[in-house]
Amino acid sequence: MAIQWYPGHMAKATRQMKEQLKNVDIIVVLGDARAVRRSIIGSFLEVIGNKRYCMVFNKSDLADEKAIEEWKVRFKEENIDAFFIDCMSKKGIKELLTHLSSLKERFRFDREVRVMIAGIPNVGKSMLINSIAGRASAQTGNRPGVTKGNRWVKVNKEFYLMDTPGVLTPKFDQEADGFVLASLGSVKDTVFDKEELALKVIEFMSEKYPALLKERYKLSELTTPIETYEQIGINRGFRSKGGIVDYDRTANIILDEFKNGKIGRISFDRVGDMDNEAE
Ligand SMILES: Nc1nc2c(ncn2[C@@H]2O[C@H](COP(=O)(O)OP(=O)(O)OP(=O)(O)O)[C@@H](O)[C@H]2O)c(=O)[nH]1
Ligand SMILES: [Mg+2]
Repeated sequence: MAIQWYPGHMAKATRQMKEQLKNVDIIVVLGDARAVRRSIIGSFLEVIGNKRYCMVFNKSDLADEKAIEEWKVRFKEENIDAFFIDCMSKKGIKELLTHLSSLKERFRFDREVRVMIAGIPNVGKSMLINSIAGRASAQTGNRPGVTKGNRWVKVNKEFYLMDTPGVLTPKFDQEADGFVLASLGSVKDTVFDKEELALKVIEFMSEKYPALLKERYKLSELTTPIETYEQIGINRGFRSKGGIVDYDRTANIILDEFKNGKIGRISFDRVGDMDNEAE
């Protein structure tokens, strides 16, 4: 099953972002720290065109710390402006603002700087705006598709930030990209099969973070993903009438806990993977 989610409103939102570029000085492309490569989708590069931009990765409280450090080194080596932030504890936001202010000085803006915040659904665009503004001016929610249209928010004397709806791409470059973004909560959950996605999550965790998976679900050993799936249901006591495992409920719990970092801090994209692919 390939996951695709590109409803009409995303095509419209992408078009409207392009139309707004004339009113924008800088674009902040907001990605997910757990998927540094896959959360910056091609559509944004298309939107950005020749505009100044910087990459910001949110939810770094949920990402593998080692992976974050590796990415920081890589970005530095390549002279790319990239920031890792966490809107829950507001970590990294001050550094980001200092950077944006420095651009203001460098490019001699004699008025407020207008920054467009663009990114995939549910990555925390509206929450970032609220964190900077220090008030709940943009609507947020832990599901994709909360923000419906572009909206300017005056956050302080220096900046106007534009909240935009989350957008994806008409077609993911690789099937795995759809699974990754869906498991992070950026795809509407009615467009994929939850059991299949839960099995993909178990497969990924068994391979990359087996200790976290075992610990969370009290598993003494890991066998096949399907057996692990069943064992998680049993260990959690999710039974339907007649005593069989309630697979639906089990899948929901696994996906929910994974997405919200309850199983542990994980990262899908590693610097090393990219180097291997390039070889
Ligand atoms: N753990 C963690 N959760 C976060 C962080 N930032 C945002 N969230 C969660 O992500 C959810 C989505 O945040 P929003 O700001 O609504 O996301 P958005 O990018 O505006 O989403 P759309 O408008 O649907 O595209 C929030 O409800 C929080 O639960 C973060 O830094 N860490
Ligand atoms: Mg939003």
